[in-house]
Amino acid sequence: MDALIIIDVQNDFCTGGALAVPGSEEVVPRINAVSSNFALTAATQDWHPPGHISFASAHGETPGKTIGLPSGPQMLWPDHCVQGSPGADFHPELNLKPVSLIIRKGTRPKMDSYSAFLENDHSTSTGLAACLKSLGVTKVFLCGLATDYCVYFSAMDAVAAGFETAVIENAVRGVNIPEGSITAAVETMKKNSIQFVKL
Ligand code: VGL
Ligand code: ZN
Repeated sequence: MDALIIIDVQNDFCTGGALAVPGSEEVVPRINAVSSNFALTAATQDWHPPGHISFASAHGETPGKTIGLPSGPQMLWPDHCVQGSPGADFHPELNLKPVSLIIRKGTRPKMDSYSAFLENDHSTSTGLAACLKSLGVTKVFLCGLATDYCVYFSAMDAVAAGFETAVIENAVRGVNIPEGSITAAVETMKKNSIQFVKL
């Protein structure tokens, strides 16, 4: 059984948002065109408390800097996707009708979570893998934002959790910070038997 997982198609990652991903809106009509065709469609929301550890402002730093945390290196971002804020809402044109499961991540004040499956310590589960397995899902198709962060880590964790995994290449966009990170992420995903498909 196939599932579509729509990653972080939220206002703060779109034009005018706090952490705008170039070309982000272009994924919305692509996703809307296919999201009713899956046995299960899930969506994620980056959902940070105010003062989250991934926010540069919480450390008196500028976005783009990397700091060391117990869970590993942490890139610092502008304040984004604060729980309950308009920036954390789904893009207004994303069709949510086919979405039956919404996973919110990055909710712990002191840990970030790029992946839909595991938080950034690579061991704390969001519950998504068990949920998909209990529903009979064997293959996941990933789309959304951002290719080099949340899509990348979700895809790698999906493979590790035993799902056949595909990225819908015409329905993802990346931040490309640092420069070259989209290319590097795509290469690594391909090396890890993640398929790239156009839908
Ligand atoms: C993301 C940076 C910070 C993402 C989330 O959705 O890819 N990127 N938080
Ligand atoms: Zn975030």
